[in-house]
Amino acid sequence: SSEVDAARAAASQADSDAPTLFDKIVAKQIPATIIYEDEQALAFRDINPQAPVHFLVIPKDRNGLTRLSKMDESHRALVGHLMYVAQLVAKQEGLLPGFRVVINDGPEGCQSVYHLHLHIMGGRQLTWPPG
Ligand code: IU
Repeated sequence: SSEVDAARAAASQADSDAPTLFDKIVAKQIPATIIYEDEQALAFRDINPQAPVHFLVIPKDRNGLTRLSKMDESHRALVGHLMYVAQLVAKQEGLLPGFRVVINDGPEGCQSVYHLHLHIMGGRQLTWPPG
């Protein structure tokens, strides 16, 4: 189907250690609507929103985390912090009735940007399962 083709195209980039555009967002070299920032994390609105509220939470320093499955014990506090930021900003964005947190990992997970990121989506009734 065209939806499956689109998903494959989005995920066609192989896992890579090359820098991604998210480094340029962190460095403020390309524009993004940043809605939260601290020493370790950044949250900004997704340019292709899948819900009325859709933002990403990323570590400023990717720290080897091209994808979640690269995680080792040294990343536990950082990944925990990203989860903390996700719920903090979700509340800041008014998502009190609920929201969804998604991490796409690898080609079959439909990951397209190889800098770890949490998707937070809400502002409408979500359905399950995702595609
Ligand atoms: P994925 O989980 O790797 O498939 O998600 C990458 C997301 O990053 C996707 O939803 C894009 O719309 C989003 N994004 C963005 O918001 N700004 C950018 O400059 C780029 C991607 I590149």
